[in-house]
Amino acid sequence: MAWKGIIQEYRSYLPISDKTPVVTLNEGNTPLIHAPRLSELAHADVFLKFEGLNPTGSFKDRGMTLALSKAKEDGAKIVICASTGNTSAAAAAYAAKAGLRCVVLIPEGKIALGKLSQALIHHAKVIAIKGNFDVALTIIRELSSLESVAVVNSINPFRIEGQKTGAFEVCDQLGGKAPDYHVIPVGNAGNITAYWKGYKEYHQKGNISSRPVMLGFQAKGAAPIVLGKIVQKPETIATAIRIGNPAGWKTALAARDESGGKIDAVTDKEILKAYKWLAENEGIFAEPASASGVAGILKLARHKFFTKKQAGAKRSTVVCILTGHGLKDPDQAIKSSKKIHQVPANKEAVMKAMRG
Ligand code: AN7
Repeated sequence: MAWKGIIQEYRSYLPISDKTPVVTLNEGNTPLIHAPRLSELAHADVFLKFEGLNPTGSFKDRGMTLALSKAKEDGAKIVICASTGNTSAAAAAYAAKAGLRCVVLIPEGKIALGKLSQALIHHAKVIAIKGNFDVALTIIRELSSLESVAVVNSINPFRIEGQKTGAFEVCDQLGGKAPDYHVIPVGNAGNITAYWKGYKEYHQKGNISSRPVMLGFQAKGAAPIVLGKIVQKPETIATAIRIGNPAGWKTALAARDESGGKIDAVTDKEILKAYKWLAENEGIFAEPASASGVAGILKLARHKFFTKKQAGAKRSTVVCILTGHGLKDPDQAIKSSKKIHQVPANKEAVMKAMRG
């Protein structure tokens, strides 16, 4: 049977009734790709769940299908959100599909080009403020009680409900098993919250016999959870996770502590290195924020975190969520790469450049 999106696939796990109009772009069912080179470095079996292959190019589609379906069911006319980019792209696309208006509030100059182009082409009203994501989210919270308005940030519980299906898919794809470790970037901390909820529910239902250890990674300049305090001026090249006061802070801590995991920080340098490494060695182009998880694996691998002490012991299974597609941020890709070789238009010049 053809895949019809996460609501159809996981209906019995979701707050959906026969009356709910299902707004979908057939999101989900993203591949879990084995990463042999990363596995070798980590001394583990590492799988990459490429969420960049969702309809709008990020994991946000899982939550947005549910948020827009419920907004429509509840009679909302306008959906609003604050965003570092991907939420706005997904909200705009699903609002277009639902036939609802969409207003997105973004930090001026700090969202990647691809994401901005998505919000615009899907005809959202794009409002840029001279302030960061945290300020934008504060304003959105203040507007949440307006008539006919639905907030579709992850403070909307339906977003978390939709995103938890990522955990179900991981377990299904591993043949009815949870991974030993789940690695994930942390920004507003909705996704780590959602995955942990998903694993717990699958475990309670008896679909899996264990739950993973949750390993979250923030960017060093935007690492409030690691520091244990709000970061007033978060800074990182990974603009998607440039967040200083995450809405999901408490639930991220619960995911960490209940699973015996950790939330750590990686530097921009480590993120960029992992971003390029992934593209060059595993053939996967993920956006910088997504590479923070890979940077985290590489950092832990340097400390032999995944390495088994007993000789011959079975390797751990590690799943890393690549949250967004690299094409979201073409500027960063070009900035991070080798130059283009400009040569005259003849065979000799091209051959010379090929060898050089
Ligand atoms: C690619 O779009 O917050 O910890 O406004 O775009 O659930 O916030 C994006 C976040 C990781 C962090 N990777 O997830 C937004 C926004 C990518 C992202 C995150 C985001 P959360």
